[in-house]
Amino acid sequence: MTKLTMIAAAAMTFATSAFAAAHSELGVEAMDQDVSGGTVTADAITAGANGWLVVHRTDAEMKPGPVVGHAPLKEGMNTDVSAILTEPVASGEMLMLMLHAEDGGMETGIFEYTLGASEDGPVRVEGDLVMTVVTAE
Ligand SMILES: [Cu+2]
Repeated sequence: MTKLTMIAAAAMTFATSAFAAAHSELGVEAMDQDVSGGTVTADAITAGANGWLVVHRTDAEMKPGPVVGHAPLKEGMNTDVSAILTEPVASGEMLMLMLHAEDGGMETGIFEYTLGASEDGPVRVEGDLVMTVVTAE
């Protein structure tokens, strides 16, 4: 191994551990809220890279359903992130606010995910989705 590749390897190890540290803090925080104004808001979202807040319909089974909104996220801490709902959400209905990546699609900055697609798909931490569920008031 040359000196240069050793430095590269060391840098990569550092990057990986920094990424792992950032990753463990990923999260979505949101409260039950009135969405009759046509938007839903997350109080805080920590993203490991630029990506998307994706709003899924869900129910008591807590499975992500159809997408009814999205909003761009920057790497790091995002506060007060609002997504415009693409259809009405009635009082009592549940929404899942999920962290998605900006990966695997054809274009950067264009939201290309549809349910089940890999383009701009969900971020997973040790296999788990990064999300929270709220109920429309
Ligand atoms: Cu999702």
